[in-house]
Amino acid sequence: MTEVDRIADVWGTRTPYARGQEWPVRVDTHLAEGVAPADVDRWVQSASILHSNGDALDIAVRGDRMVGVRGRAADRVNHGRLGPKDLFGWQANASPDRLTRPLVRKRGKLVEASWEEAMGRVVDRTKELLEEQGPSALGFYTTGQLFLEEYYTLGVVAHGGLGTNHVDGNTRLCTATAAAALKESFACDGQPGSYTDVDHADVIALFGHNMAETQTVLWARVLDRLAGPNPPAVVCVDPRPTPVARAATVHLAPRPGTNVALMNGLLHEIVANDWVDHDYVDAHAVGYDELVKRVADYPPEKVATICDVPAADLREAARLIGTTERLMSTVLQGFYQSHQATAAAVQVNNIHILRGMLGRPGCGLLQMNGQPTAENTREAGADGDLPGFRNWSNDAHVADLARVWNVDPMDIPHYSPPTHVMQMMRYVEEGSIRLMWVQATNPAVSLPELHRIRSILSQKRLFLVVQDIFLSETAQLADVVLPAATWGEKTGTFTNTDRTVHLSEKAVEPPGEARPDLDIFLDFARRMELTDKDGAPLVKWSTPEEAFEAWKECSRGRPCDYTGISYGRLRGGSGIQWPCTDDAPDGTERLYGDGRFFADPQYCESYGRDLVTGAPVEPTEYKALNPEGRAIIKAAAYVPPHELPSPDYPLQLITGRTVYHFHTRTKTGRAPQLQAAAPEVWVEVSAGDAELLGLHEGDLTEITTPRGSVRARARVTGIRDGVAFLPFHYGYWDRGSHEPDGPGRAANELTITEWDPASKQPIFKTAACRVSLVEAGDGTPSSAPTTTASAPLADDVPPTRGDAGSGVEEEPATTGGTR
Ligand SMILES: Nc1nc2c(c(=O)[nH]1)N[C@H]1C(S)=C(S)[C@@H](COP(=O)(O)OP(=O)(O)OC[C@H]3O[C@@H](n4cnc5c(=O)[nH]c(N)nc54)[C@H](O)[C@@H]3O)O[C@H]1N2
Ligand SMILES: Nc1nc2c(c(=O)[nH]1)N[C@H]1C(S)=C(S)[C@@H](COP(=O)(O)OP(=O)(O)OC[C@H]3O[C@@H](n4cnc5c(=O)[nH]c(N)nc54)[C@H](O)[C@@H]3O)O[C@H]1N2
Ligand SMILES: [Mo]
Repeated sequence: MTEVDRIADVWGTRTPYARGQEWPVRVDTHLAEGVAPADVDRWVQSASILHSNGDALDIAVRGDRMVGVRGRAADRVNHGRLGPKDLFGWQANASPDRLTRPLVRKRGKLVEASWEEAMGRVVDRTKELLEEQGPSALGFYTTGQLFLEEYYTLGVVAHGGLGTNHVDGNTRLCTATAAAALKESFACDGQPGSYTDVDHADVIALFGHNMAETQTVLWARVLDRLAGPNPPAVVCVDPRPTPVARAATVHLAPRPGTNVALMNGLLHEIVANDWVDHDYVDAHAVGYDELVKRVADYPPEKVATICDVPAADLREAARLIGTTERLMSTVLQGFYQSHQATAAAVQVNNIHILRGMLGRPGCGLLQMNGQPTAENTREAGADGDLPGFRNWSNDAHVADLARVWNVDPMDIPHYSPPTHVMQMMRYVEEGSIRLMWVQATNPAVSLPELHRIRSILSQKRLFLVVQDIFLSETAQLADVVLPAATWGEKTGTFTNTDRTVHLSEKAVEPPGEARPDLDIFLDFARRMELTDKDGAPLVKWSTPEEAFEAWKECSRGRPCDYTGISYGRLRGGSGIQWPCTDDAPDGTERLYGDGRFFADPQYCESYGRDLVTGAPVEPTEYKALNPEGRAIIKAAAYVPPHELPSPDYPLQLITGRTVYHFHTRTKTGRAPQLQAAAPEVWVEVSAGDAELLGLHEGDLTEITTPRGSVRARARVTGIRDGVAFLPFHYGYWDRGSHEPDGPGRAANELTITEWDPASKQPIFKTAACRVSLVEAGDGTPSSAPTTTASAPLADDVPPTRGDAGSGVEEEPATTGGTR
């Protein structure tokens, strides 16, 4: 057993392994200072809620308090390992400023109220609006951080009970493009790959994905392969020198917003060198000829100019990807939050289709998720889609869902695509949505162009309900605030990126009168007297396990079939991958191994969209294109980002994450080790740009776009020239209120109100900006972490380290294990 400072050493100690071997176990444990393992009364099974990796862990409980966490050795996902947020983030649960009572706005101020009064207000306003205007007055904006049981209940209430089409999740900002890209290529959501593909791959390609900081345990698995015999080659596509880029065999650092050109360049080489599995393509795909024509326009020299990457590097990346027998690819926000998001992500699918690399060990394709439970938002229909990946434009699917819910098919809105959140904001702005119920998301920090969002959410005619665990920036604008119980205080399941379902059990009581989100939805359904078509209560369950059983029936026969999973089966051992049925009782490691897709016209979730306009493809068109349900190769031409650098705004602005914080920091900002590691916003600029602008490490700068400005201290890094990076974690809850006229520090003061036409995912990763000096520093470096993509070029910046409270026990292999 060794103790490691896991703030300084993010990924922990290496446990090297060779291709085809089992990834060794290493159990990571962190207990609060002064607590010894013998002091722990019980260990309660759960999984991480601070990213999509699904790291299984046990929560240590002493008395009625959480006192630590320990990785679960038996779990297929993490083999005992935990990341920094997993290890330290749980402390936020016990923050003294948790919401403990409902709040209602009286004479302009939020004051404490009873549940009776708060829910009474929500229900009264809902009924009034239904009467006056009908269900289109109601909007629900949910999250990727609740549990499956909660989303399913919300979907039943909103779609089946109230009949509104205005239901979306913050998954729209997150992995709407993952879903969209899978729907375009395979006509259905669902990740084909498995994390075990890391154990077999010879080339691992990461497209716009800083896995090292955002799925640290999966990256530790890659690092362990890299440290072992016959390591894989790594290809990284990212404008920043992320830890992934530093470990890469080939690092392509394109200009932001040129992903489609770059992908077309790679595909050009694959076609030109005939690295295509023609037998596979002929048997299992449609659309090949169209792609060949399209990518002919993207020879490496031309792409090199568009993307500003060396043509030789592009050729080398293409050779690695084009000649390997086992290619694993992951895609995330560098692609998804860009203007041609779906078009770019689909080209990664195309590589796997062309090379016949789907459903075999080492050939994983992961259109990554971001949030811990985003998969469930999507599959349970809380992002506006229909539950169970049913197709809203297939009447038979709507009828089938109506059968499951015992409602009339006409009561389930399906006359048009579901309303995406940016459109919902527009409806609120115009006054047609009058009640907005926000759960577990903080749009006043996370949506683009914040001055606009603040003004929309503060409108008098809007009745804003916010269900949160803290008085977030968004909650501060609400008419009613509902205090929720969270992870560790309630029971439910959630599903990670590679379809692994985990159970998370209640470990401790929630603070004060806070209630599980599920109970809040159930209470609302009861007070609204929502009924099915026979007059019985619409929502027929009252516990998480009953909700799970109801969901299983809804998922029966669909791609995400949960019928073989139960709470009992999830207890004790490893999580289980869906589909899990009588035929596949242990779950399904990879999809599409037999070359058959969910794309059959009668079965598929979606007929797809036009990648340029976003218009849904008509059912007849789809059937003509793809009568046998093959994989669909969709080509796309590159178009430049809409906002390009100009003399006034000469740099490109990108935004994103650091390893130590989660989103708007409502949890990680309250975990001392994590907050200390990245206490303040910073801006990353290249050495070349710093010189041009007369900036030095630690100088106070102002970053300005046509939408606003932000102040941040400069960190001079190896980021490509012409690009500035801001982390988006820093709102203002921990510094009093926002100063309306002064410069803020939230990256989204600067971002643009635009989205990808197909997935409707907002563009957080391309805008034009200017960075100017406000005040020269005194030589003190910026507080950006040194262990990450923000590593300084200067060698005299003190390294990021933890303190006495950052020690983590690492117990390798054999003697470890949770059960
Ligand atoms: N530590 C931490 N981990 C997290 C989260 C967190 O907040 N903190 N959040 C979770 C969630 S919800 C999500 S969605 C994921 C996100 O995980 P990631 O997608 O890995 O994170 P980001 O930092 O948003 O963006 C990834 C990279 O995209 C690059 N990029 C920017 N523009 C472009 C471009 O035009 N082209 C290319 N190729 N790359 C570009 C950026 O330089 C950045 O390194 O992380 C999850 N895990
Ligand atoms: N500029 C820029 N903007 C971005 C991004 C970017 O890369 N750049 N990334 C986007 C992405 S990928 C994402 S996922 C979003 C994330 O953006 P948000 O979803 O707004 O971020 P969070 O801070 O996770 O907000 C979650 C809220 O839910 C509360 N909460 C936590 N647990 C519970 C619970 O169990 N119940 C309830 N009721 N509440 C709970 C938290 O206190 C917090 O207020 O941001 C997006 N915005
Ligand atoms: Mo996300």
